[in-house]
Amino acid sequence: MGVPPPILDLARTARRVAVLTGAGMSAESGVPTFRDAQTGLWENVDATALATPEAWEDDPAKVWAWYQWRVALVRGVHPNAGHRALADWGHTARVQIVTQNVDDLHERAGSEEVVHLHGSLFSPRCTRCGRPVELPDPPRDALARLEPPSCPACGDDVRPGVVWFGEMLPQEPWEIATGSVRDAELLVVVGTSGVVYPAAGLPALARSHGVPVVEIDPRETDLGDRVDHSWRTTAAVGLPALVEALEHGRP
Ligand code: BV8
Repeated sequence: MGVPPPILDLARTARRVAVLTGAGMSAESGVPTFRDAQTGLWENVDATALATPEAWEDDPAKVWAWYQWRVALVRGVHPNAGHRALADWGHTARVQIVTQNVDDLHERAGSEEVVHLHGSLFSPRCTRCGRPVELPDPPRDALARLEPPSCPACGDDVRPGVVWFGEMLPQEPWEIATGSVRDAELLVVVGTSGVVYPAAGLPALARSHGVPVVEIDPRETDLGDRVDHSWRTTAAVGLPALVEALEHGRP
């Protein structure tokens, strides 16, 4: 798979790279993206409707069951060649990953600088007092409903440690993310439809600071003219080819 020369040239000279990843980054690991149909029990459920405080208020057992299904799913899959390529790239340049994803696949692939803009499946917390709570093992098979556990400290419901639509992003990851993008010599955007804000505003922030933006996505995205180069390939094909070319100087 030939790496487009303009993208390879930008990657070759960048000593500091910011990488914005979305659900497409984990697709080849077997994790459904937000806009692909989900599988099994949850195939007819609209993820963007469930990932909201309203859905939680309305039926916490249904939302908790969905998240525990996703915890079990992520535990059962592995980082793909794209995750591993980003970890490898981090050995020859400073690679700061800003992910919208709530899985832990970047960390499991060995990337050292990862910030989660939308939280993590693996950091449930008390709804009321905010304390982190040890995650009970998810049920082996998908359940339609599962009562959320109670906080050992205050007794209120434990909620998923993710950012729902309509919720503010955590301050520190957002500060780190904007700093990484501003100070980068290259922003690579992988596997995001560019629909969800404020994350989708990061490519424009990069360009306002003179940082070139490259997109890796097999399909057209909403980022359109906010990127300098689009490479219509997938995370697990394009990223290894790019890192291979960087390491061996081969286009
Ligand atoms: C906020 C965690 C301030 C949960 C997620 C009205 C009221 C309130 C807010 C809003 C409003 N209108 C707009 C907003 C802002 C809202 C928003 O942007 N809505 C969108 C839908 C318009 N944003 C928010 O609410 C954010 N907070 O703004 O706070 C505020 C507060 C109150 C009031 C106003 C403002 C919080 C957003 C965070 C939501 N939580 N996740 C969970 O995971 O359960 S977002 C969720 O969508 C995931 O994190 C996911 O990453 C993200 C975006 O989706 P993508 O990653 O882009 O995935 P998608 O499926 O869309 O696309 C996949 C892409 O991959 C595609 O391009 C595809 O082609 C590509 N692909 C497929 N296969 C591959 C591939 N690429 C590479 N390789 C492959 N193999």
